[in-house]
Parts: sequence; C-alpha cells; structure tokens
Amino acid sequence: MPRPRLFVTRKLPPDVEARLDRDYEATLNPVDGLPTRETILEGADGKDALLVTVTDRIDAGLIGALPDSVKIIATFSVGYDHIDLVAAKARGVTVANTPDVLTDATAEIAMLLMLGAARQATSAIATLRSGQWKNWAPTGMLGMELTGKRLGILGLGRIGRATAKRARAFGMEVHYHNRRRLVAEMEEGATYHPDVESLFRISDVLSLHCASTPETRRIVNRDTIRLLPEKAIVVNTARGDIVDDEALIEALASGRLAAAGLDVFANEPNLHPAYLGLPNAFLLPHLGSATRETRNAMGFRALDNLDDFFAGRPPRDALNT
Ligand code: 8YV
Repeated sequence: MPRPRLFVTRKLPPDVEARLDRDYEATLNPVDGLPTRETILEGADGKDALLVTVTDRIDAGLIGALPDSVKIIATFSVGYDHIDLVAAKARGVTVANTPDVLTDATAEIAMLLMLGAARQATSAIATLRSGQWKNWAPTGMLGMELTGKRLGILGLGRIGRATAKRARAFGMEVHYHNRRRLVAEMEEGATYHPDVESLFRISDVLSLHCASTPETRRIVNRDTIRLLPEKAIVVNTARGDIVDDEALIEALASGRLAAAGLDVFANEPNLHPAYLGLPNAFLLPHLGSATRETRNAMGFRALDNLDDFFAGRPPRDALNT
C-alpha cells in the first residue's frame, strides 16, 4: 500500500522526522522557513494530510482552498484556536491536536513565570548584567513571596490542574473558575468561584489556563484588572489574546499590578512593544512546551493520530468528528 502523503509546515525534532520519513511520504521543511498561506496551499497539493503548528493560520478561506485529497489536519499543539474546526468539519476534514503530553512542561513554565514575576527577575537580572549591582541591601530588590498567597486559576483543565499541584507544593491556596464546577476528586481542595469576578477579587496571583474562545478573549481587561487585589500578579501560558494588552501594560506601568509573567502574546512574535520597557514584566518567547522530551512527545502524539486515521481508526485526539 502506498504511504500516505503528508505536508509538514515546520521543521520538527529529528526523532519525529525520522518516524515521518519511515511511515509517510512526507514533505518536510528542513530550513524551517515560516510557510505563507500560499506555501501551505502549494504544499497541500496532492497530499492526504497536513501536519501544522500554532504558527499556521488554518482559517475557513484556506480550508476551502485545500485540495479534496486532504482528509486530516494534525496540529503539533494542544491549542487549536488557529484552525477553523467548523470549516474543516464542513469539508469533511478531521482535525486532531496533542493534549496531555505538554501538560507538565507548560505547568513548569507557569511556575517559572510566577516566580520570575513575583521576585522581579527582569529588573534584577538587568541590574546584575549591566554592572549596576553594587551591594547586597536589606531593602534592595524586594519581591513577593508565593507562600501563603492565593492563586486564582482561570481554566482548571489539564494544565491548570498540573499548575495547581505545583503551586500547592509552594504553599499557595488554590482557587479556580470554570464554566462548570469540577468533581471534588479533580478539584483536589481548590475553591470554586462561579464567576470570573469572584475569582479575580481574591487572586493574589492570577494564572490563565483557558482556551482562547470568543468568551475568553480579552477577559483580562480594564474592568476585570480593577477587581484584582492591589499588587497582584498576572501569569499567562494560555493565549495572548485572553489579555487586553493596553490595559495590562497600563496597570503594570502604574504599579497597580506588581508584575506579570507572560509566555504568550497577541500577534506573536510582534508583541506589544511597551512590554519590553516594563521592568516588572517577566517575558518568555512562547516556551511553554519547549523541552526536548515534550516536543518529541508532541510529534509522536500527532503521528499517532495520523497513524490511527490512515489505519481506519478514529484518532484519539480528533476534535471535530
Ligand atoms: C505552548 C501551545 O508552549 O500547544 C500549544 O497550543 O501553545 C504550547 O505548545 C504553551 O501553551 C505556552 O506556554
């Protein structure tokens, strides 16, 4: 039987590409050039499947222009806000993502952001590297301790729960809001807030773990930031557009919020330039899943989904069937 033909939009870890080469007639992207819409459509020509990432915008227009041969789009990500699932379903194209395998890595980055923000790591590192660190000072470079603080988690899903577990080990008290309350076993002692407002009011640290949807976009805005305790911290490992950048920047610049830890941004990689000038913004370039272990596991999970599909089994992570 001929091997399925696959267009892969980005360069993937070597072990993942080796498996791709073994099991598929795969068109790879060895130089990792960022494909344009046209490149994706050209690449899709005569293919059975696409393997895409968060940097590819697979909207209704692109899906509509795909050749009929493309039957599945596997995304190398847990998030799928870059793909129009409804348009894909309408064309009979299955979409599958890679949940679970990046949960721990992303929760680790959430803790790094929490710590980096709380301890003012950006300005401390800048002071040291610029030769401005003259002396240890009893009152110098004071941050906030996480121990004993209330962590508000917006979206207690897989990554939210993994972050909660780590935060508990740091002595934090965990609170959350989801549309629906979880069963006690999954809450693991976290306090449920039936609405966003109630969660924000008690969040010394607010950590975002919800998907980007029309309901969550800019849910962190001028009005909701006002609800946060004085000198609260905002952490985002979910999606940039959950935050209204202007509002967050204003609150950081005025000192109303103590700090923010951000791994994701609206319009990546062109983040709002004002973030770069804020000493209380601890920023990372979308590293949540960026470990060797996890990026391999994401690739293998995407391939498991493709293998299932081409073997006539429903992919375990199918999103739109
Ligand atoms: C990120 C992601 O690294 O899979 C996704 O959808 O965006 C992850 O790989 C993480 O969510 C950002 O902290």
